[in-house]
Amino acid sequence: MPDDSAVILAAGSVADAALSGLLQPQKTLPAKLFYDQEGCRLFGRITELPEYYLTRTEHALLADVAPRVAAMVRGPAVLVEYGASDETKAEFLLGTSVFTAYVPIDVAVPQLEQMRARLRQLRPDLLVSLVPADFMDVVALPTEVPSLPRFGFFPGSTIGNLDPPEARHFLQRARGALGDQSWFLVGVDLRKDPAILLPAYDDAQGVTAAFNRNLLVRLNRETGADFDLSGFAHRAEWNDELSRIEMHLVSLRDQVVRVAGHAIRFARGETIHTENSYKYAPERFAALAEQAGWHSAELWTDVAQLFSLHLLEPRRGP
Ligand code: AVI
Repeated sequence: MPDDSAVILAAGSVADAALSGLLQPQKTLPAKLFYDQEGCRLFGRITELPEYYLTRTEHALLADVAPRVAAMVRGPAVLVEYGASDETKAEFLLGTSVFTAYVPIDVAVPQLEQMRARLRQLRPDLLVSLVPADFMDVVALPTEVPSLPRFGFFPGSTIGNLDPPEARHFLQRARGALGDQSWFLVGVDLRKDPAILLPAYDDAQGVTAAFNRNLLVRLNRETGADFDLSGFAHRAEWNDELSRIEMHLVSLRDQVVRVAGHAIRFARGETIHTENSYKYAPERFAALAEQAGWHSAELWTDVAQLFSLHLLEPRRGP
């Protein structure tokens, strides 16, 4: 999803999405609002931060695992990537040449088209079938996709941004769309020491803080809200019970903000909860996948046990 795709939402739907969260007792803003153009640029910088181990660790794992995956799949097969705004991660798998078709699913249409143009140059033999949709909504693949075994791919631990019931629902839908002859490779950030997790979401250069506060910049610009940025600070918290990093924007004083005709009151210290990033022990994720009709056939982690890749297969039997 997010890599560098600007997710376009109509102004009215931005205001509606923001208001429905800001009127709750625990104020929230939906994480999908992060990814305007500036949010995508900041997320790109996050992936290169020394503290943000996820992207580089997953890349190293993918380089290692791709030939093993190719040996298992043998091919020909169709690579279906959920939330694919560029082909950087898919390239590890496409480079093995067992895939004869690639189906990237993403809401960012211009990015999908640019990707298809690049791949046409690099891999003229590869069939690229774009699916311009929210990966949460996909129940079936386009009919032009050849009826070959399907290899689903959901990298980046984006699954961690879904609450477990949503993640289960997503995995169930993917199970239906990919069919009985399939695999699903999912990148999942591991539960670990908060001393490693917290700096990844509150880095020394303040890039994650800027990413979080950009939500307010966006609301001011797109909905005419009047958030005073100096009145809100970024905070990352580890919620051990729920095994997730939470991002919040903390109000630094009592204040009233106008959003789409509503006066929203903030007490000093009150927060807007902006994102969850769930971290899974391998067995917890495997259990979630089982409930969604998958079986975790292989698990790969790096030596430092920072990140995991689960290779799922359809669960057979009851
Ligand atoms: C996109 N997603 C996997 C990121 C994460 O790590 O949860 C989003 C992010 N939020 C703050 N930093 C990165």
